[in-house]
Parts: sequence; C-alpha cells; structure tokens
Amino acid sequence: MKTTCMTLMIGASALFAFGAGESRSDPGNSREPGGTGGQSPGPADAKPAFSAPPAGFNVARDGIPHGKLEMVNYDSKTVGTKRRMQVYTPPGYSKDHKYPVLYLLHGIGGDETEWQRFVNVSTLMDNLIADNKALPMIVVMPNGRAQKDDRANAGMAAAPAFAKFERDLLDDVIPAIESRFGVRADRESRALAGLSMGGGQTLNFGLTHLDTFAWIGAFSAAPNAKAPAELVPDPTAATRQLKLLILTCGNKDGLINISQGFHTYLKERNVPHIWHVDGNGHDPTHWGSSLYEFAQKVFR
Ligand code: FER
Repeated sequence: MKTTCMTLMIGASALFAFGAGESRSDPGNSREPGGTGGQSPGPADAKPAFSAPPAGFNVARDGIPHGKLEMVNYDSKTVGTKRRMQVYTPPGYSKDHKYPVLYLLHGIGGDETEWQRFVNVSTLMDNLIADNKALPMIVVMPNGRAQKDDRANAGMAAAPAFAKFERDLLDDVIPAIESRFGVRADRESRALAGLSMGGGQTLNFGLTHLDTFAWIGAFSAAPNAKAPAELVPDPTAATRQLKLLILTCGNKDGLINISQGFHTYLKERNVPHIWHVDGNGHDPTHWGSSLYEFAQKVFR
C-alpha cells in the first residue's frame, strides 16, 4: 500500500514540477483545430491509437484455465545478493514447450510486486489467452532497483540503481529465466516494457539492445530516459530491428514531454512506432490499458 502511494505521490509531484511546462501555449498548437473548453488541444497526433480495455479485462473469470504466479529467487552477480522476481507462466505451462517472454519493469516507488498489484497482470493475461487475443507467454516482473537494499522506500535516491539494473537484467535475470523455464531465447521472443521509471529503463536498455529485445513498450516514461538521439543514433538500423515500439502516455501526466519528445524524434526520422495518448494521468488505469494492448501485439 505504502509503495503504491509512493509511485502515485511522486507521479503527482512530478505533475506539479512539469505541469506548467506541459500546459505552455505552444504556438504550433494554436493552429490546431478542435480545442475544447479553452484548453490547449496539444499536438494533433496526441490522441488514442487504441481503445480502452473492455470492462472486466483484469477481473478473474470462472471456467477458463488459469496460469501460475510465483516468486522466483536468482543470484545476482551484478548486485552480489539473492534477488526476487515475480514470474507468470501461462495455463498448461510445461518446461518442455518453448515460450516467448515479456519482461515488465515497475516505477520509482515499486518493486517486483507492483505490476501485479496495479493491474492484476496474471488475470489480465489469463483472460487475453483464453480469448485467443494473446499468445501464451511468460511474464517476468523483476525488481528494477539493482542495489543490496532494493526495497521500495528509497525514492529518487535509488535512481542510480535503476540505471545499474541494465546489467542485472541482461547478465542475471534473463539467464536465470532461460535456464529454468521453457523459453525461446532469441530477440524476437523477448519483449521489454515498463511504466514510468520502468518505461525510461525500457527505452534505455531496449533501444540499445535490439539484439536482445525486438518488442518494446514504454508507458509514461520518466526523465530517467536518455535523449532519443543517444538511444536511436541510427534510425535505419532501429527500423530494421524493431518488431514493435509502443509509446504511451496520459494527457494529464506531467511527464508527457518525455514521451512526446521520443515520438517527435522518431516521427521526424520515419521510425515506425505507435504513439498513444489517452485521457489518463500517471496512473494504473493508463498502465493497465497500455499492457492490455501491448500483450496482444507482441510475438506475432
Ligand atoms: C522524475 C519524475 C518522476 C524522475 C522520475 C520519476 C528520474 C519517476 C516516476 C515514477 O516512476 O512513477 O523527475 O526522474
């Protein structure tokens, strides 16, 4: 509960910090039609690219098969401790089969339990798989704060540990998953997505390791994201390697300038991506909706 508040509080304070900039009257915007109620309409393409999920999308249903959620320990050479990650395996999981894997990263106030608490990932996946809307996949929810005390109470002081997690993910988390589970171990069978601080990590790690991840989703990416030109110095190469890049943000999220900056950079360089702006803030409704869409599109 405390950690939930932490992320929301930091999101909210970020909103104050960034809010004024967001509602700036951009001269480019004043030419856009369609403003309502005197509010700035924002760029014309800052609009939903997909619908909100149907009611009950993450509510448990009787009469469908359910996957399994387990807490898994692994030895982290990067941190020098035993660390935890939560792992969803789909209904009928067998180590003899090979599944694709989605790695899902949490926000500044979260840990390996945050995604599940925020949007009920296991039930969301059960429902999508039962309806044939998503392929059976493993979902790994690690702790993205790569330091000895990785509890969710350090706030922004843990920002360096979120950067250090790049090595933990690549050198410790992925090898542990691929040795213990039935996993397809190639780039087109690995997706990386995250919310806020985890969205920034996703852009930083994913776009610089397209040899490892072909499917990337950054939801409400935070200012820990490096500059687009640094992450995508070669737009042609990125275009060739990316199977999917989704950027999402709520138009009431004070951090939208980060995602907007990526979208603008990519659009100007013709790097295919989905840019989704909905009416949410920096909140689990937005992250549930983004994951619901991303999970349907990956590994196809
Ligand atoms: C910041 C504002 C918010 C920032 C990170 C966040 C690194 C993260 C918010 C979250 O994860 O919810 O300035 O800088």
